[in-house]
Amino acid sequence: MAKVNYQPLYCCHKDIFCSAEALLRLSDKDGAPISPERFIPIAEENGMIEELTAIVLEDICDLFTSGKCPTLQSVSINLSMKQFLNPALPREIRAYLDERGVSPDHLKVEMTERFILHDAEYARRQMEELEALGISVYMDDFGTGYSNLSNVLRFPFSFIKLDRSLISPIEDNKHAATMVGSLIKLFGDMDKRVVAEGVENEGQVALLRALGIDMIQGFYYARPTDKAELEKYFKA
Ligand code: G
Ligand code: MN
Repeated sequence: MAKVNYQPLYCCHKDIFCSAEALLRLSDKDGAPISPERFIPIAEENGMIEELTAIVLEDICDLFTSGKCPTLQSVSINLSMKQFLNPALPREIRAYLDERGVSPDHLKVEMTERFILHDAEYARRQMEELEALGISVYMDDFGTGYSNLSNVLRFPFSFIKLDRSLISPIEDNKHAATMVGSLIKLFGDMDKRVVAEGVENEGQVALLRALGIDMIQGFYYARPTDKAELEKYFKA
């Protein structure tokens, strides 16, 4: 069974929930969850990955056309490497949105730096095409693995998501707070918006707001929820 959950993102400047990340959840026939780390490689292998993208996109379009979440401005999706390697993907996504009458600025795509490492020029073309089609790109998990500042400089990201590993220590470690504050200022000066991921308590929220964060995602504000539950966050 495939199901799409959504985790709301809180906009600190407007003081409302304004977007959400779509998270695909799969369960086996007894209802036990199967982790994405397990099902994504299998789905890539047996050609089911396109079907999974279709499920996510359909669910998001239903969400926007239902009119049940009037203050929801956009939803972001995560792509697997294999999906990203399909050069027709940006056009296919846009064609589906057009078919459903959903504006492309309601959709964002999250990318990790793995995509850039694989083939930087190809990644740039894919990103530029998405942007040209009206679909903005988030850099996901900034601060982990190979993520580095030169990629922020060289690629057209509109949003940077600071990984939970950078956010978790900010209350106890002065240097961590300084680093996050500097990153928020730096990316803001580069006309990018900054999302803090994995925010779990009030102290972190207060600190991040004081540091000028744009958006907050994390269990403190909202856990991933199903569509019915989501309406509560995006009522007019
Ligand atoms: O890599 P990405 O940022 O897309 O990961 C999203 C995952 O992070 C989801 O599986 C979600 O359940 C999890 N997540 C979201 N908010 C929090 C949080 O506040 N704390 C922790 N530990 N995990 C979170
Ligand atoms: Mn993500």
